[in-house]
Amino acid sequence: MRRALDLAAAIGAPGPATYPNPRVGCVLLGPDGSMIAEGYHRGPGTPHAEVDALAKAGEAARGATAVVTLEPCNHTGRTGPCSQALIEAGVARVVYAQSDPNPVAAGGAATLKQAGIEVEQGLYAAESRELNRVWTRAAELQRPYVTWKFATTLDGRSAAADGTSRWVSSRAARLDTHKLRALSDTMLVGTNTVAVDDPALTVRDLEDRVVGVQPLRVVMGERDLPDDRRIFDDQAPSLHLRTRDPRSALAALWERERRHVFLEGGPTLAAAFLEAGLVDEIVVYVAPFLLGAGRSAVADLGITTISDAFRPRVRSVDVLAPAAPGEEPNVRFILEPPQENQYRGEQ
Ligand code: AOF
Ligand code: ZN
Repeated sequence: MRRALDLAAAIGAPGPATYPNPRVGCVLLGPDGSMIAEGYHRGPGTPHAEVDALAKAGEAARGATAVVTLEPCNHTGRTGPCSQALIEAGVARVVYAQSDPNPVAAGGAATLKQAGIEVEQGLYAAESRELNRVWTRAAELQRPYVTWKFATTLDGRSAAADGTSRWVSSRAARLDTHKLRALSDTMLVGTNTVAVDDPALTVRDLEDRVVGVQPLRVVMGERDLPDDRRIFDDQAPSLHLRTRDPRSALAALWERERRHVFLEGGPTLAAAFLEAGLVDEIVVYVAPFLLGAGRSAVADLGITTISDAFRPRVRSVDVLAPAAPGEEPNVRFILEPPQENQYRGEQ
């Protein structure tokens, strides 16, 4: 199973190239425990890990044990059901780590048992879940997982009084943001951010070149926008969702098979998502300077007393050393809002 997990991770980090699918690995063992074949999933439309391994094994799969990181699927999606493929190949035993949280594909274990195959679940289940942490949570919630990212000064300002907001965070923090963007399949902002800040919302490298498979750039809101905004350029796909409601925006993105939204909107959009219980993770870059006035990082949340404060758990806190001369270190927090406040989609 350790080997199967490594195979699953061979595809690299999750991101727009792997979503909406999980990373899955499979090892086929002979009755004597010897290795017959290995396989892993390379992204939507390509063979699932089990089928990848079975194809390499051929007749040798008869009587074998299949060790898989995820419960074999039971549905015909972009490809056929792995439960059937394992049965037809004559596999004798299936050991899998994580149960499939995707209701569309689940049920493979039961089908295998009915066919007389010995089935075991649970080995390295936590590791498999962690490998597909965001994908798993999105499947459970039946909506895209939402990471809200913002940059702030020490006094909680994300823009100066005149509206200027470029370069609140350091170059190191901005580079870090690009790495995190590349892990999601969707960038999301509101019409106000597009109208005022005109962000490109692409994934770029050190030299500011656009790199890799790009996340879908989404702007939500009813207001019309000029065509010349950078979000509508040809560097990456984009979409204008004409709604102001976070729930309906996420439902529309789920329909389009989006799994991980990176929310980079302004204070109003952030507050709307927080109040709706639609933020699953918060990434904050804190820059060590003061403004004293200006736009706050998040709009009014209706909290008037300290005991009502919104208190996420700290998953990590790191110092980002300066990447350019003359800059100061920034601090990055990764925070998790309480899960009981997180809303499910309506599927
Ligand atoms: C994968 N790779 O190796 C396994 C998966 O519609 P499809 O054919 O792309 O199927 C996707 C679903 O199949 C996925 O959400 C998961 O529930 C299940 N298992 N998926 O992409 C694999 N074993
Ligand atoms: Zn499958």
